[in-house]
Amino acid sequence: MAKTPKFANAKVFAWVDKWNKVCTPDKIVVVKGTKKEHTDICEMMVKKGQFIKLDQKKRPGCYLARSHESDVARVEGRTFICSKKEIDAGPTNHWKDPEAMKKEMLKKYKGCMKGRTMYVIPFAMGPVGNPITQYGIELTDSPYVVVNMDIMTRTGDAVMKHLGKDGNFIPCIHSVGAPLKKGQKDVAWPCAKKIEDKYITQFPEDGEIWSFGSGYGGNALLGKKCFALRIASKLAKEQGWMAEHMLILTLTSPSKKQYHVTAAFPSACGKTNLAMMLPKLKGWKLQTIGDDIAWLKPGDDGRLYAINPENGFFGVAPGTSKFSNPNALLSCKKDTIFTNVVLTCDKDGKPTGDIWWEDMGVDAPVRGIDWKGNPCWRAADRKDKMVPAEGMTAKEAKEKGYVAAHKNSRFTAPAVNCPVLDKDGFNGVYNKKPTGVPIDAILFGGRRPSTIPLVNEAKSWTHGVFMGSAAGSEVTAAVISDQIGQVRRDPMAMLPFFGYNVADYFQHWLEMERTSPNPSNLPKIYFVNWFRKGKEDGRFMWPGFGDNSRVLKWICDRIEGKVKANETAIGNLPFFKDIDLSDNVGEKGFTVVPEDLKEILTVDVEGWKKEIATVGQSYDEYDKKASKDNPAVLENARRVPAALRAKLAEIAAALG
Ligand code: OXD
Ligand code: MN
Repeated sequence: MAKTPKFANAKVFAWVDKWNKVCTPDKIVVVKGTKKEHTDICEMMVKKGQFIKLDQKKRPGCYLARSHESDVARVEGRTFICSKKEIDAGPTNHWKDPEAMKKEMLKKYKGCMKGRTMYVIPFAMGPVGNPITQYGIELTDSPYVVVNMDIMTRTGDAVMKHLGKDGNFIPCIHSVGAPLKKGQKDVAWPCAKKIEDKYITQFPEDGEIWSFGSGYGGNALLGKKCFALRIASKLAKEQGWMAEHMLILTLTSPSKKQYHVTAAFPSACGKTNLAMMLPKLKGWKLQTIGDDIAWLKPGDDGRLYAINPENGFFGVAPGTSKFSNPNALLSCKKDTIFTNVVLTCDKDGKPTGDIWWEDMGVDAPVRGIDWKGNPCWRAADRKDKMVPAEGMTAKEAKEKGYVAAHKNSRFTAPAVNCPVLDKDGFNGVYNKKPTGVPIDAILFGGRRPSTIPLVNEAKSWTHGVFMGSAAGSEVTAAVISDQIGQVRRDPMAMLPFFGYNVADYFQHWLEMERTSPNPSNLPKIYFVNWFRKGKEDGRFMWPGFGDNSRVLKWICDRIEGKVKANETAIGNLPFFKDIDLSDNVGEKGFTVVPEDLKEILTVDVEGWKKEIATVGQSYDEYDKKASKDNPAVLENARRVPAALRAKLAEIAAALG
């Protein structure tokens, strides 16, 4: 066992000392957060074969990691909310009794860091010192986690200093769950290989996070989903603010008026693309504040003020291209960690130190090494695909289900690299004060090939909450699941991230209006859908990407009261004439087709009747589970709020 270092903050000392005794690491290192320390850890990992250093001319400060095949995404089936009462975790979460869970996990943690170093990462979620910011201490035996946390959060001495002697923080413990025997050589990606040995556990009442067995993304970078969404959503409910799975952007109109917009879309549905979008409409400027998480606090004026608690982007690589998101590509030009993408090689198979992924918008290298570490070749018939055998065609590779970069491969890039970062907003500054930025509009959305219109404005806050509660999307590769492609309800895009009962969460959203000092200053709420497909040919009916600026402009026009809306049973839709179609140029499929636009601005009454019925079913499901799991507390079982049931009935009646 290592000696526990001294800490000025007694709670920090107690946390480190406790886990030192349980996990028995060989060494303890307190992370300072310097650039040199970051580089030293990356170089140490290169030496150990855990990182590949990329060509430092092409990609300065960049490294590539390949994970174990069992450890490629969040594991929702092994994610637990361990509140004292099951009803408090609610029907959408996996629950276990906290004491039983701690006992079970402590057995796993016993001696789990033997042969390894325990890193102590002090981190801030948000700019250090901002009133909305919260702090954490993550202990981990994964140097990969250290350098990723260093990009994704503000880490090190500044945070420790801010905590001082008695500053409060969320204590987090993480282990890859792979102790080393004396002299045993480490592997490239240590983790617990069996899914049932992985645990992503939140204890909302203790405000603690315990993670074991996985080294990947949200399972291991505990500031992100575990803290900034699950634990923070619980804190937010208690304290009257909101922790949401939302991007934040700043939009400036040609007349230089600024708007701040947040958007909640499920994982891998284009939050990063919208957050960094290049507007097609001339004269409009878009800047990024965050691409995944927003914390929103009501101000005295009733507006909601938001910060991005993160410090970097953990973006999905495949599909990120010069076309879809040039700013994301530029963000990972330097100081970026790539995970599970392709390493480029020359024609002899010698690595050339760059990276590639599917739909990157650039030719595939002639040869490469795929995410599993196997050789791959440019397809015989296409320049933009890679195949697992020389001479194979892209079609043959597709039939085998082959991809060279994993579908959930990622880049971890510092936010400061983003060419369109709104620096003030990102630093939590508005009008020179550290308040966060005031939000004008909240968007919900998802991948919905049918029924859901391009944009729909809520008629009231309650209607907006209803829209969020009814959100759904096709399941994507961001999670290990056998339901990829099917539509699942994902209320507020928070399904995997609620830190407590979903019904209470809906109620909390409703409370934000009831308790607001000025409800008329709350943001307007919209539901958007960039993913409608033609019934016959399956083509996308809306080009998306930069053309989404047309929708944002309509939203600004509504905020300003400049345009009327078509007041329908499901909400306020744009009149066709009010969607600005100037600058409608692009390649086929990437221009707006007026006929398609008309269709996606129309209420599909039959489709909506089905939609309303299935939303009702999802509510019933939540309520049923609440009572089934807890017959003893049936009376008190938290239910989907009556106001949302009433809204559902009202829309159903209006549809006829
Ligand atoms: C993410 C996710 O990584 O939502 O952001 O899965
Ligand atoms: Mn996310």
